[in-house]
Amino acid sequence: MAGFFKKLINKVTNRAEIDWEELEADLIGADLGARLTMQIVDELQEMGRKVSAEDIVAVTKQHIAEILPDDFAALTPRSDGLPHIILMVGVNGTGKTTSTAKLASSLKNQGHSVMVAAADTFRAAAVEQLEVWAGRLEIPIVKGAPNADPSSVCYKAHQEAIQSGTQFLIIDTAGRLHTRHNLMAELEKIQRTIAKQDPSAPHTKMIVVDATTGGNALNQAREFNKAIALDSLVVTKLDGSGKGGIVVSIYQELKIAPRYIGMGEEAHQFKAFQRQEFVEEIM
Ligand SMILES: Nc1nc2c(ncn2[C@@H]2O[C@H](COP(=O)(O)OP(=O)(O)OP(=O)(O)O)[C@@H](O)[C@H]2O)c(=O)[nH]1
Ligand SMILES: [Mg+2]
Repeated sequence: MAGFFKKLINKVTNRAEIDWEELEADLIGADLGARLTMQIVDELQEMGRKVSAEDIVAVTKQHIAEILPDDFAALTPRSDGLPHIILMVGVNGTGKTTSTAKLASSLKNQGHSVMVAAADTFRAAAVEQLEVWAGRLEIPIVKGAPNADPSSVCYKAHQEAIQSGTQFLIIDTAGRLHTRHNLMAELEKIQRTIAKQDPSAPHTKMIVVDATTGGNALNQAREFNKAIALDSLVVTKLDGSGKGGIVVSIYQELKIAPRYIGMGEEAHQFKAFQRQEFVEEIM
C-alpha cells in the first residue's frame, strides 16, 4: 500500500476516537485540497457509527475514483498526417525539459517518429540540456539562436516536422512564473504561432508541475490554464517527498487530465498515469 494510506492506518488504528481536526490536516497535507477533504470528512461523520482506519481509506479512495477516470487515452498520431504538437509549459525547474525528453523517448519506444524543439532560448544551457537528451535518445531536435524569439523556433520546428512527416513534435518552453503577465502573454503568442501551419495545433497543452511544491501547483495550473486552456498534466518528482494528491485537486477543479508521472531523473522513470496504480502504489 502507498505511503499516505499506510501512515493513516498506522495512526488511526487502535484509537478510541477519530481526531477530526487531525484527519483534516492529514488530508490537506496530502494535497487533496480543501474541498475534497471536507467531502471526505462529512461523509465519514455521517456514517453514524464508529469510524475505523479502513473506513477512512475506503471513503478517500472512493472519492478519488469518483473524481478521476481510471486512465486517460494515450496520445496518438494525427489521422490527417500532420504532426501532433505537444506544448510543454510550467514554472521554473518543474521538470519540463526532462519530461520532454522522457515523453519523446516513450513515444519513440512505441514506434512513433518524434522531434523535439528547444524553445527555451533565454538560457544557452537550456538548449544544450535538451540537445544532450536528444543526442542520447537519437531524436531530431530543432533549436533557435540564443535569444531568438521562442515563437520563431516553434514555427521553424513545426515546418520541419510537417516536411519530414514526423508524427509527434514536443516543444520545450522556458520556465515562467505564472504571475508574470508578459511571460504568460508570450506563451499565448507561441500558441498562436503554432496554429498558423495547422489551425488545430497545439493538440496537447501539457503543464509540468513538481509534486514537492504541494498546493502551489494548483495555483500554477489555474494561471496557465487561463492563458492557454490546458488539457494535460505531468507531475514530476513523485520519487521524492512529493505527494500525489495534487493530481486529484487539479483535476477536480480544472479537469486537466493527469497523463504522466515522473519518478526520477532517468528517461525510463516516467509512466502513463493510471488511477488504480497511482492510488494503490504511489500516493
Ligand atoms: N527526482 C526527480 N528529479 C526530476 C524529475 N524530473 C525532473 N527532475 C530534475 O529536476 C531538475 C529540473 O528539471 P528540468 O527538466 O531542467 O526542469 P525545467 O522545468 O526544464 O527547468 P527550467 O527550464 O529551468 O524551467 C533536474 O535536475 C531534473 O533532473 C523527477 O521526476 N524526479
Ligand atoms: Mg527546461
